[in-house]
Amino acid sequence: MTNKTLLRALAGETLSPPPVWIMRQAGRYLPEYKATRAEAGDFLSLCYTPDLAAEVTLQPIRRYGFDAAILFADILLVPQALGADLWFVTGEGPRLSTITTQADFDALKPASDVHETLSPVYETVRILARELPSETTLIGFAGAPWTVATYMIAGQGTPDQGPAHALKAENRALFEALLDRITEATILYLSAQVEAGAEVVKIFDSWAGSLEGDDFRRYAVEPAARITKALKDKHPGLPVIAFPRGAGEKYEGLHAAIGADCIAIDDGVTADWAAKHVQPGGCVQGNLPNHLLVTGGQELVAETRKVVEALSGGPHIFNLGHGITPDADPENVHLMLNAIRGG
Ligand code: 1CP
Repeated sequence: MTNKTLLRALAGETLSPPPVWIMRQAGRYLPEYKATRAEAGDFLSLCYTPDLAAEVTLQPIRRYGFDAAILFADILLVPQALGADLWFVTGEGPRLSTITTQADFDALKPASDVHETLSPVYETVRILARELPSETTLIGFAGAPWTVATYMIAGQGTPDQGPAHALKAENRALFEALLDRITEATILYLSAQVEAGAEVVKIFDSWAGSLEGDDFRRYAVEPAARITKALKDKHPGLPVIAFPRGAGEKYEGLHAAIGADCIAIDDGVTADWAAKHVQPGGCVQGNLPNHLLVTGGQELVAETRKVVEALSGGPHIFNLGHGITPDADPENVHLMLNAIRGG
């Protein structure tokens, strides 16, 4: 049996305490992250310099002993590998060249070209596979096609994904061709991460919550199912975590619909609800509200215990409902870990 608790939970084991890691665990709330990022100069150089990307991936493992490390990269590297321009505006966020016409789409590269840009990421994975402690699981990841498309169409983050919904309404063929291109690229990208040493992959669909009715099935569930099947066909036994953020009641039945081993949930549903409606399908990851790592105190301890307790009857990976924020106090992560691990 493996000593990697995250892999055991993904295989369906109920563990007490549950394995734990947190989204954005390598990030700006950590002084050592800020120092390495300054050394890299800018965010994209950090992503594309394997030694430095591996270093920031390892920092939260050294500090906290999380049960999993997540490769340091970004979901927007795939658009860049497909030929989109990508840059980050300090204090604002990502900017990309937009895809709104057939001509914009025709100028993109074929999916098979993505390795040219993304090969430094595979080198980061190889370094991590060598350097991580033997009990720590290495998670690779990519954005889900819908979420990646929302950035490619709008050229930036948007509160309601308006431009992507508009393209879907106005030129569905073009919208679907873009989703297909991203899906093919994502399969190749994740498969290369697995070949380099990633033991699990996670698909981040951060904006799945704005897809309604049949759109949720067609543009969140189906692309994730296609990616999952292609990866499992090529890498039998590979565990997959799907994170359609904001799915609400649609989380029910998603293990089977996507074919994923684990469904990650945000804090828009309660852990009690997830125990009844999602955990019967398989492992659940989540879902402490991330603002509690800013505010801390007894509320953090009590809410952490509540999540652990609610999901203790089945396979569970403890995590947040969304990424830890730059204003979180690193000491609060210790408080949370003590509450989980019984300190
Ligand atoms: O200033 C900085 O240092 C950059 C902040 C930052 C970080 C730390 C960005 C820019 N990306 C990342 C790393 C990152 N992004 C990881 C690394 C692993 C880890 O979790 O520790 C991961 C998994 C992501 C995934 C990601 N990037 C998502 C999906 C998850 C989520 O948070 O919903 C999304 C939507 C992005 C886009 C992105 N990248 C960065 C920012 C600020 C954003 C959000 C843009 C927006 O819509 O406002």
